[in-house]
Amino acid sequence: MRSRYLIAVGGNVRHPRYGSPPKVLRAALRALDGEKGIKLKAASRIVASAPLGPSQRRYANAAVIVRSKLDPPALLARLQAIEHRFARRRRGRRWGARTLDLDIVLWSMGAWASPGLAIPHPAYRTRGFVLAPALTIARDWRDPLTVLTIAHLAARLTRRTPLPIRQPGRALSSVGRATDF
Ligand code: PH2
Ligand code: MG
Ligand code: MG
Repeated sequence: MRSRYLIAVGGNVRHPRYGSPPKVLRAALRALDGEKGIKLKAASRIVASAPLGPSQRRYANAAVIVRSKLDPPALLARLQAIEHRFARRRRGRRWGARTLDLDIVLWSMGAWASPGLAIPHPAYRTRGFVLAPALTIARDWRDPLTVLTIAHLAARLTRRTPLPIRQPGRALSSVGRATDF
């Protein structure tokens, strides 16, 4: 049966042929679409994001929706084959710099867990570099475990201070003009 997957795409190392990380991502999206049995249905813009973790270099990030009959382990194997074609070198360090990273975030059939693969992606809910691009192509897609949409998750992440109503004792004027909310 055909299903849809939301995939997070990232990279922060130049590729000798494709060039800068945004160009690597563009080439990766083309490669993904060219795979037999995988159809690219939507792609976000490619954005720059500050690195989370030990790497110093800025990342390029994007999100895509693909349609496929492949089950999650089969899709993961294809994604890893693409990563290798883009000369991703695992340098031994978790979260080290990488040319291309393709992570399955959500699956239209629900949750999945097997050794080495968990869907939803266990950490995406707090990652702006996943949620911001995903928001532009999958805002109403519901996380099967939290039952929150991508739009909900993104709003939770970007909300600044608690709403004034939860701060008894503070004058309205000290938290902003009434037209702010
Ligand atoms: N991926 C990581 C670790 N840190 N930071 C940003 N900004 N973007 C990523 O894609 C990213 C990261 C592990 O895969
Ligand atoms: Mg990753
Ligand atoms: Mg990965």
